[in-house]
Amino acid sequence: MALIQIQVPDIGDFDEVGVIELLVQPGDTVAVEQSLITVESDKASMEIPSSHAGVVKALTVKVGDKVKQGSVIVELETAGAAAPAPAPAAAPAAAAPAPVAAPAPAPVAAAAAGPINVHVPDIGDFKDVAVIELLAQVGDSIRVEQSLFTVESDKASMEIPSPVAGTLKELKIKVGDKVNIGDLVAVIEGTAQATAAPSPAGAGEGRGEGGASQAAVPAPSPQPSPASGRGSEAAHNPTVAPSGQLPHASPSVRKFARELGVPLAEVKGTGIKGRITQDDVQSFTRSVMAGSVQTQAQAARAPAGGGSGVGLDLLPWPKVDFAKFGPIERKELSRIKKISGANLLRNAIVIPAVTNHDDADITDLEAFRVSTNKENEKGGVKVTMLAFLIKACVAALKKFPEFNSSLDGDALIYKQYYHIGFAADTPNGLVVPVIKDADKKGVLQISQEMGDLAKKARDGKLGPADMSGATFTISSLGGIGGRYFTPIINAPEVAILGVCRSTMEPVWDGKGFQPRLMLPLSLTWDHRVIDGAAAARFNVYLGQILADFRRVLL
Ligand code: CAO
Repeated sequence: MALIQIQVPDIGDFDEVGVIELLVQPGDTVAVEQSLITVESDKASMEIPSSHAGVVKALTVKVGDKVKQGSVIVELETAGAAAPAPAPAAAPAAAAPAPVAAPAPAPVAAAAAGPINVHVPDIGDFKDVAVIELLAQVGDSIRVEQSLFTVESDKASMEIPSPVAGTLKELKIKVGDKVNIGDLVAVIEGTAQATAAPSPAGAGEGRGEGGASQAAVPAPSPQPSPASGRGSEAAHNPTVAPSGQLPHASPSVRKFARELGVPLAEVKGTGIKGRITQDDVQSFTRSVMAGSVQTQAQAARAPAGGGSGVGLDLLPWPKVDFAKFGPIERKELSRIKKISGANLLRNAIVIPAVTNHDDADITDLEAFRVSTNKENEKGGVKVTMLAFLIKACVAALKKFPEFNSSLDGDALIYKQYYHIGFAADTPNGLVVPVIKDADKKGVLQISQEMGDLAKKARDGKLGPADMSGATFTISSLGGIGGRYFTPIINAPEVAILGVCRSTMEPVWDGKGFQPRLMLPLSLTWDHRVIDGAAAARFNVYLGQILADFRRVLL
């Protein structure tokens, strides 16, 4: 047994750093390289590992203390024979904290305009460090020393700043890449403004590529503390994540969060200066699992028409003993009802849906349909109003393409095909078969396919291919009755047309009332994608087509 003192090893240019976290306590058994404390300067956050294995006898520092190279932090009882405490410089390389060699930025010098290759500077003992965050994007205006990306080892994280000002032309790295000293990481089009002189290490010098000048990054700028004031610097460029707003956490906590998939930026830190601790990450995870907290990613997914949960804090479903009030019979929901119910619920809750009601004059169209069917009576296909509606909707979708789109995050996917779903009532529940490429088919063919699909639906024989790919849906209750209703959008579509039974109505033509066959239309649309005015125009246009079907040809 031997008692040894663990000291702060060479921590680069840092004179004094504050102890912000104790990672062990007396009595703990520690392994070689296990982190003992976390220290932080205004530029770095790093964990000091143990150079030996043993049992912690005493911690000789407390949170808030300042330490520097050589400061004793822990007294450790080791299994081996007594040995002099290792000098900090002699600490095994593997056990030394990543030497966050952050020399003061090199003096600023004038630079010529033109492409400048940016290489990873001397980052001390770091080898194969992972890029965990990109802090600038191609096209961004970059200031000297503005952080370009963050790298992280298991013991420290640091930002790699730009040695020059200019426009970021190329980023040669992506999150997850491993980088080493001298690696080409970015190309910046210099603005003939200021540039930091290349570091004496000369990382990457003489590696001319494409005529670009070379620049070694002045100094990696390890994970800043919020108190460092660097946040204001980044705030000049809103396209860059302000470094001062980066989550304030030790590398091990960052790693822990990353492994759990926890977005650190959303975790509230309860440590000193708002620092995020491992406990904070754990309790955030518990809250998300319990549904009391929603991550921004979940919230962002939900409006785009999906997401696993909406996080509504609803009253519990009423539990009523119905038998108390009269005889009852319990029947399980059909498989189709269970599946469609979950989808309908999500779509009804997530989509800000609005319904516009209108009427279309189908007097002439119905007369044409009836006469066509008469002609076809002997064995021909029966033409349905719904087939005309499908054709009319395709024309309207072509005129108003956003009705044929889908939301994908912050983008709209405009589909250049017209697959029209139609709701079909079956003994087992509602299904939505799809007429593919309705724009390329005539009304007769659509009627034929609809008949086949409706039969398949009633027989429970529709396959997934029959029901997928719709870009717009029509729900027709015309054969049944009713005036108007509010259909639910079939996500990820953005609109649905409900149709009810046409009735003969007196319509004023300016001189007198004329008997016209009026078809009630109910168009429900996703207000995130479509405006009320566009919806009204869609209905008006649809009405014009149905009133005079020759317009489909225009
Ligand atoms: N106005 C007046 N009559 C109409 C009409 C309308 N808008 N639409 C259809 N009709 C008539 C038809 O002409 C037909 O009459 P005839 O037998 O005299 O020719 C009769 O009503 C029956 O039509 P249908 O409903 O069988 O056929 P369709 O082509 O109109 O519809 C289908 C087919 C599969 C859509 C339909 O059978 C169906 O399932 N509809 C229900 C859809 C539904 O449930 N929607 C609600 C979804 S939200 O819960």
